[in-house]
Amino acid sequence: FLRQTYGQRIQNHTNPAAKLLLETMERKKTNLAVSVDVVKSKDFLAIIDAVGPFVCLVKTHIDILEDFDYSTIQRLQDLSVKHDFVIFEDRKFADIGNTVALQYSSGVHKIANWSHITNAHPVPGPSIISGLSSVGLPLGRGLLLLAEMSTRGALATGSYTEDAVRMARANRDFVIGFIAQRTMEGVGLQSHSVDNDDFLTLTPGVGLDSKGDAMGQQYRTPRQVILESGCDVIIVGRGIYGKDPSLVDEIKLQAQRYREAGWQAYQERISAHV
Ligand code: UP6
Repeated sequence: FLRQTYGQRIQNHTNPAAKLLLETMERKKTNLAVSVDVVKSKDFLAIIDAVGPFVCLVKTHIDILEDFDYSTIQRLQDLSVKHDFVIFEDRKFADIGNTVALQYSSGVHKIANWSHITNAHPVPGPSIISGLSSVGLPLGRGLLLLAEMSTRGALATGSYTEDAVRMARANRDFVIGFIAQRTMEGVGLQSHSVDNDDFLTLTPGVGLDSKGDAMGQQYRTPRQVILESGCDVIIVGRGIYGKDPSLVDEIKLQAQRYREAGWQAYQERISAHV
């Protein structure tokens, strides 16, 4: 599927959130997702309004907003309509099915009500998918499994990663792809025994100016991620909003820069000779 366009790949998917993401990428010609990890709702919404035109998806950590109230969600949804982007709450669920179903549907954040896509660690086994799916599938939501992580020393490698991919293949209606550092196509398969192994790969740990941070984060370039590793979406946080979330013009410039780098790498990938 690495040579297919995002538009061509829509037909490989049945989940509405997967289709919406691919349609948005094709329509807006962008594989950039921005991760908006700031603690004030005002900054959160201002950054999203600034990067909106350049992104296919906005990734949130809604639980870090210190002045959260549910009206922020309404504003986020309005921006998602205004700028035509998909919403991904990076909740990284990791508990038993019953608990994650409650965390997903309830609490103050009610993630399933507004987030097209969320994600989960496969560590509890397939029951985490059934728990989340009982809430999200009827709403047309999609799930990503964390098959790998960007951090130094991450434990999600080898057979853990392979088992995550097997869990995804067994739940294609709800699991639309992975958080990973490379495409999972064919991972853990002896031969080409699966007809449709087209999952979406969303990849954090992307930066053009830095190799990492002081807390174990590791960055690779859009080119390494999209062209060399076969991922589909670059997720960029601090590389775009930097240290000062109030510099809106600079944020727009950086978003344009990452968008171009990501799209260029994708165009090289789909036109590459086999
Ligand atoms: N994230 C990673 N690595 C992973 C999974 N998720 O960095 O393996 C998330 C972080 C953060 C974002 O929770 O929200 O992606 C990366 O932000 P940054 O670009 O500012 O480092």
